[in-house]
Amino acid sequence: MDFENIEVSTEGAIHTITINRPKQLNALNRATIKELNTALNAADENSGIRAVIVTGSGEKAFVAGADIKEFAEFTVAEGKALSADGQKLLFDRVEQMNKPVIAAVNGFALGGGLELAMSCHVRIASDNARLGLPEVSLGVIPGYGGTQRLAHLVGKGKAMEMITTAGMVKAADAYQWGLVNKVVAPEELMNEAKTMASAMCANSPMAVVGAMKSILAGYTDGVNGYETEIAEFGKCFGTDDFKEGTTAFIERRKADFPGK
Ligand code: DAK
Repeated sequence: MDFENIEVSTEGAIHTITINRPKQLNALNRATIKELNTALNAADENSGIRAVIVTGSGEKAFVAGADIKEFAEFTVAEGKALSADGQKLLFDRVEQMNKPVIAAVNGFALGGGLELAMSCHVRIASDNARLGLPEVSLGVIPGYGGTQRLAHLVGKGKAMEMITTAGMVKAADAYQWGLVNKVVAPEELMNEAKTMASAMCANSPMAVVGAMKSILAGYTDGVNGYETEIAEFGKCFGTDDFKEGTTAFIERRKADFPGK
């Protein structure tokens, strides 16, 4: 697949998507959002891929936000339409992937960039990363799910502070607040992300996705997380993964999950 704004690579069961506009600090324009949607769809359909890492190209930025130069001229109607489209094509798409997605946050994650990282299931940051939702400093509010996902991750009070001050937080604070799962040296970032991805890949893909759906259900309006958990738990008993997992345990060997 040929892309202009992103790069993709696969090592074993781990697929890496790199946003590749380093001169614009990997800012998300419409073309990049579309390419990311295409790459995510392809990764989801490929049963050989069991975990995805999303990162930014260069040493400075994961993603420094939506492309300000592109949205500067939008009208109210365009802004609303683009927010809805963007949420569907990228941010909700990432969250609803049928395999875990890790954000390897290698520098600035601002605005739409932090919203993208927060849509991923797990975040690992390099110690030089800076995270924030500076939208109100530009006269807009976070429009790609940021008001909701930030509050889910760090709580209402910290979300209110971060969004209304438009300030950036350091990786160490982001870790303390639960906004990122781990902080490592920049040169360790991709190794750490791949180590975590490998641990995920060793488990039953069917069980991993069922567990992720259940967790997310608890954060979705109108959906009962406990009921989702019961339904997903039940489904496990009809999978080949469950047969393999229990048989491997009894036979004292490592499970080799077929992923169905
Ligand atoms: N968009 C476009 N270009 C960007 C950019 C961005 N978000 N961020 C950086 N760049 C470009 C800079 O313009 C500069 O390009 P040249 O001028 O060299 O051509 C190049 O990247 C390097 O940036 P700097 O020279 O500024 O680098 P510094 O190290 O001095 O500063 C910085 C790094 C990250 C602190 C600074 O670049 C910065 O403040 N960037 C903007 C951060 C920001 O405010 N991001 C946007 C957040 S708001 C919407 C839905 C959602 C959103 C909007 C609309 N709709 C549905 C309509 C979301 C909005 C946001 O994400």
